[in-house]
Amino acid sequence: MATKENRASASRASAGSRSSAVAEPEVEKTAPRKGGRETDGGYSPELLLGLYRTLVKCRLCDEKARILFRQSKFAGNFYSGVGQEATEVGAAYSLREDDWIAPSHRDWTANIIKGAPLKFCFAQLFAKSTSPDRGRSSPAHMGYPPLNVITPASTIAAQLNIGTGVAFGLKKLKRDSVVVSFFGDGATSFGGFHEALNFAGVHRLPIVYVCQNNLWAESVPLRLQTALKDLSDRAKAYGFPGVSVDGNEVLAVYEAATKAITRARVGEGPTFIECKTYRWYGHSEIDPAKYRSKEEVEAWRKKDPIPRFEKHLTERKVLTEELKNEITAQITAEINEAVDFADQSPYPEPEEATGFVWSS
Ligand SMILES: Cc1ncc(C[n+]2csc(CCOP(=O)(O)OP(=O)(O)O)c2C)c(N)n1
Ligand SMILES: [Mg+2]
Repeated sequence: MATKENRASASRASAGSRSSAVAEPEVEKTAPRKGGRETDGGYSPELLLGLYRTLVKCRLCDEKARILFRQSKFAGNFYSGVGQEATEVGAAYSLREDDWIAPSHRDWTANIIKGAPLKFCFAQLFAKSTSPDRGRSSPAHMGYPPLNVITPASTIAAQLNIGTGVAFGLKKLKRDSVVVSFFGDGATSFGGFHEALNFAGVHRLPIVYVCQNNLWAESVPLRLQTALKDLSDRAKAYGFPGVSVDGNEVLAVYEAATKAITRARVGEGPTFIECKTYRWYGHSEIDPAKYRSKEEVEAWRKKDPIPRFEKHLTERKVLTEELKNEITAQITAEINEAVDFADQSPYPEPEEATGFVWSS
């Protein structure tokens, strides 16, 4: 795993530092983002393994966060994305450092995919002074300014408006960066969703809307949300393409996303990608999700994106059992180190409660 650590900024972020939380970027690549198609039409082993490592990293970090919540290591709440990793990774993996992500409450791992160091991700959950926002926001509402990950707003769909505004700014500044905005099926019923997509269509903005259709908005099923079968049909109303893909198939999402990102980058405007997926656990860690049947959950667990991808990689002789174990061990060690860092970091001092709120 390629890891680039900026030691100077590591000391900046160390316990008790009072300098800006965002002045010096610290970037950790989860994998080299190189690689593409080989002449046989398949993806290169480098790219496949990079995607695989990132999937596993997201899964292990998310499961660890759930355990830590149960151990009362942090308060507030946590919105697990376990089961949805292929959507997150497939959509965000090929983004450049100067590209943007506008995540929702369920996308804590978007920071990880973009390359935020794990120690900051766990420090964020613990609301410690070493977290990117110095313990200011709700634990799972994490952004990472050095890598253009926007802090999610609590209001459903609000990240769509903010992300669309950023895309408008990028276009005005004639930059070739793009925005990927994540949101759920429930968000598509909000007024702000329609306003954002309409605006993006009119101005042909460089943004990719990635809908994680997990069939539920808290306890509201999709059938009470919309009469549509495919949420990507909504894009027609705004004059840009919409596509629906298997959100548990990382290469299907990756392929749709890279196409949409390229389209956005060259000035051809937005794309809507609906990823059909499922969250394994409750809406949050305090939701036992009794509104879903056991059969439904079991059926989706069988579509777990990770073993599906492992099968593909094993058949292509890219992954062996030994390599798989090695990757898991490496990531587990990295997580343990990050959790120790978060644990040992201090809470912000009471007297700085009003600092770093309006500007950093
Ligand atoms: C305006 C508003 N209403 C209600 C909530 C509470 N809430 C947070 S997330 C959520 C469900 C969102 O569902 P969806 O968009 O499908 O995303 P998912 O949670 O499934 O990822 C609700 C009701 C909120 N944050 N904002
Ligand atoms: Mg949902």
